[in-house]
Amino acid sequence: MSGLAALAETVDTAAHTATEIPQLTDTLPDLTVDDAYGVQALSLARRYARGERRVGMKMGLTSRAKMAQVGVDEMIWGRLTDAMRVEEGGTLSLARYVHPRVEPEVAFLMARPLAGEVSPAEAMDAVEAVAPALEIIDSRYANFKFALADVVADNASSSGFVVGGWVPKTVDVSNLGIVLEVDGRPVQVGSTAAILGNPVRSLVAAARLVARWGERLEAGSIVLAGGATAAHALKAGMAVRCQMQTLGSVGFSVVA
Ligand code: 0L1
Ligand code: MG
Repeated sequence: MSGLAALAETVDTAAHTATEIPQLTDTLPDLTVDDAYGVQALSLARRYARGERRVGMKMGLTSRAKMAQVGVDEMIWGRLTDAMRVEEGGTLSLARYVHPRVEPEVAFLMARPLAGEVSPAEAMDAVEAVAPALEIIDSRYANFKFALADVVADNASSSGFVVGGWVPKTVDVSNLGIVLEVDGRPVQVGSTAAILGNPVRSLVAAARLVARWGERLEAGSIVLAGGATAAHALKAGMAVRCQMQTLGSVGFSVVA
């Protein structure tokens, strides 16, 4: 097994068994971000071999609040599979995660493939619909602490997502108010403008980033544009709901 494949087995097993691991860069301080994307691809290949299906991609660290929360200042991306999906209004079992957090996102549904350098208008031309969404992030590293290469290898902390009802793409998503509620009480308030000034910019960046790795945003796939606020830690018994201006709401409840 190659060095990167061994690292992929480590992060995949940690995610699969919801087990905390030390940062890869503790023992490999020179691990590059390019190598980390190689580890991510190999670890996802292990999930596909177990029967999971790729359904989209997530953009990460697309807001100042998110970058400040984790002390990393570069956009990253990860892959979404069908096994990560939690139904709108459904339940999420904490047993599947190490120390999960939730954050409000905007989701794009692709009508056509998209890759490479595109304008915002070209990006939106390839979109079918938009929706309010929540991402469940769960770093497999102890104390949610990592360097850039660690988090990239760990699929950009992606571990779950919930998508609300799809809305026609004619809705302007550039500055919509967001309230993230737990048990009906606001815990985060923000705007979609926190996502690179406009979530469409995140879609443009997504097309560019995947192309670098010989991929494209596929027709029918989902793109999560990135967290609009700091993420909120999940505990058993919580009812989580995100109200997004014009787009509607999305939520789930948490069980042990
Ligand atoms: O923005 C995000 O989706 C988070 C990416 C990874 C950093 C984290 O785990 O908070
Ligand atoms: Mg996110």
